[in-house]
Amino acid sequence: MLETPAGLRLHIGVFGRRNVGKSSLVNALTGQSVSIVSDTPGTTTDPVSKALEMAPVGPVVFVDTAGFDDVGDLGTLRRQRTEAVLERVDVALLVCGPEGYGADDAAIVAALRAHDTPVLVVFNKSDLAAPSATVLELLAGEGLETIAVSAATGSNIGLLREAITRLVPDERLEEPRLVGDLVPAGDLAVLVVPIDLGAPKGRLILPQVQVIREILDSDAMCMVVKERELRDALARLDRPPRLVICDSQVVLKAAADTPPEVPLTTFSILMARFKGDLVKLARGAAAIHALKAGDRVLIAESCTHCPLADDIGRVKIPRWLRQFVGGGIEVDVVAEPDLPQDLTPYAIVIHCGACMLTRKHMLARLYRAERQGVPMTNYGVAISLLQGVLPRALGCFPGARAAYEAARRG
Ligand SMILES: Nc1nc2c(ncn2[C@@H]2O[C@H](COP(=O)(O)OP(=O)(O)OP(=O)(O)O)[C@@H](O)[C@H]2O)c(=O)[nH]1
Ligand SMILES: [Mg+2]
Repeated sequence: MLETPAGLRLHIGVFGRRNVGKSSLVNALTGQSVSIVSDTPGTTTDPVSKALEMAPVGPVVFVDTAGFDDVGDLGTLRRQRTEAVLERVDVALLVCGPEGYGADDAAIVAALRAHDTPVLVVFNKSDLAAPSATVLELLAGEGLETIAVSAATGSNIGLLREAITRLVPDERLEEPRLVGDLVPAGDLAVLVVPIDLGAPKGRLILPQVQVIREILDSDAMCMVVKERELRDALARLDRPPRLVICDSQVVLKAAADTPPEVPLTTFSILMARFKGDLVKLARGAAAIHALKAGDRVLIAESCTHCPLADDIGRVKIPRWLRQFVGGGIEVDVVAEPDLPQDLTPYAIVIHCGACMLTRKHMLARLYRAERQGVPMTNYGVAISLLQGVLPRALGCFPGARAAYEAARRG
């Protein structure tokens, strides 16, 4: 990833007056000593770039700049360099110190906005003083998002990463493939789609349609069968398919009917990778093994109108969970927009497939759970685990499988 050309990386500019802690913040965000930090104003003189991999945004470059309020001839030159950075970044952080938000800061914001660059106002050094409510209100009134952090103590740095993710234009977020990378051109995937009472009349659901479309886009082939016909369909092929993809609810049967050497996964696991971060969701799922009587589980739905969602989220998963754990757990089911901010009462959050959420939105949720130290997984991963076939269903995703197994070992 470090070989990603700079032009394809998302550039995040860090601006502000001298000594507000811009360099300290870049160091805190990157976890490295990128820029020199000192209490002498004007420490950073030329823009300093640091390329790194920042999940979930992907390859980024942080560009630390000289203070905008630098003075004298040299100061003017430095300001010009900072202005050049200002023109080219995709996203900007405007850093303020305890002295608050002043005219220089407003000028930077105006310049950024003139370039349509999304900007986040970061009040650093919040360990010394919190930003005043009046200023926060004023900035909110201008449509500016604000956050108070401390580069020195590390407070809210995770929240800052989350806020940066929100700021990133959707099209710049790395979008992994749904399935195209798993079924090469010319190869075959068998899709197992149950047509039960819950299936929408006369059509297939979105993840199934998206998978079929992407397989076609990849010049690969697919065969679509119901679970009852899977064994027969596989027997007719003169060579095994590259992959079997089934609905989560029939994963047990599909796993039994598919020879062990044929990779198998579920539509929801493909969606989990596409929409969120499969490694994190697989790691989060391991917490199901640790559930015990008295624990609370949050089932989070992102919409109230997914076909069958009630059935899966409200009935089936709670039932399977109780069977798995042996009873005694409390299961809360909430649907958008009631998802609580505070997830800490829960031993695990099990999120729906998020077909109605953007990837960015789902990733922000994952961050929220991570920041609060609450494991999070989703329906698809949880169902495969509860049916006892998760390692198999993660077979084509070694990173996710390893994360699950490592978390399970503790
Ligand atoms: N208390 C406290 N001090 C901080 C914090 N962040 C940075 N500092 C201190 O503030 C001083 C300036 O930090 P820098 O990171 O060099 O600030 P800068 O904005 O890059 O400064 P220039 O490069 O001179 O424009 C240093 O002494 C840091 O240790 C913070 O969150 N809390
Ligand atoms: Mg600096």
